[in-house]
Amino acid sequence: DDLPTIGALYSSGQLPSETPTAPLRKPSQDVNRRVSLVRTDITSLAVDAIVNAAKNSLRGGGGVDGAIHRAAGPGLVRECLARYPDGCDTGDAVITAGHNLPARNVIHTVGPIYQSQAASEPLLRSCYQACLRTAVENDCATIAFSGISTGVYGYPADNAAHVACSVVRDFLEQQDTEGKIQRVIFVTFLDKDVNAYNSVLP
Ligand code: AR6
Repeated sequence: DDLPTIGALYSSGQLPSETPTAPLRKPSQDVNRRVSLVRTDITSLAVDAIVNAAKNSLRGGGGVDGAIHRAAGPGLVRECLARYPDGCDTGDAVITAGHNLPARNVIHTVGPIYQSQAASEPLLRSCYQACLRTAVENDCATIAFSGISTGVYGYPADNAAHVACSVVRDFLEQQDTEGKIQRVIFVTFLDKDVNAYNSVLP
């Protein structure tokens, strides 16, 4: 009973700055109904767009990027190089077809390599925003996000889930006022990310 709360520890400066500062504001019922959490291989999803955690060159790589390129077939890297020869900046997003995937499109975004919350959070927020804007511009009503930067790029799972949920909530409430995005699916793979979303989403 004598233990201080997380909030008290944080405000007295005893927790590192990487700890999420405030609980998320509760989203509206309407937003809640449009958000799902699924633990699966993202390449199995038949949605309008899956989000790839890509690298700047868009040439494919390991992790989810490798899985998506393997499942999509060589047409995907060909389209990436033909349409986006300069690649994609960190924090930005580009769209291609899904090729052999069940998903109609792939939105490729490049997350930050985690350095600190102050340096990396604006870039991760920018990724989620750019993906959602790209989805709306391309009539993608259903979009599935992989955990951008939470693998080899080292973003702490709890903080990344917090950013993902807060940007999606703000976008659905404030920018997608016409309801063009009908469903956002957060796709998790490892236990640490399942746990992070389970603690942030409610
Ligand atoms: N389905 C869904 N999620 C997956 C899958 C999958 N098949 N495979 C991995 N994940 P990462 P990053 C999760 O490392 O941190 C690549 O080499 C994984 O558990 O793929 O943004 C690129 O080419 C983690 O939660 O991406 C870049 O060079 C999340 O996907 C670099 O890695 C992202 O992990 C990007 O690093």
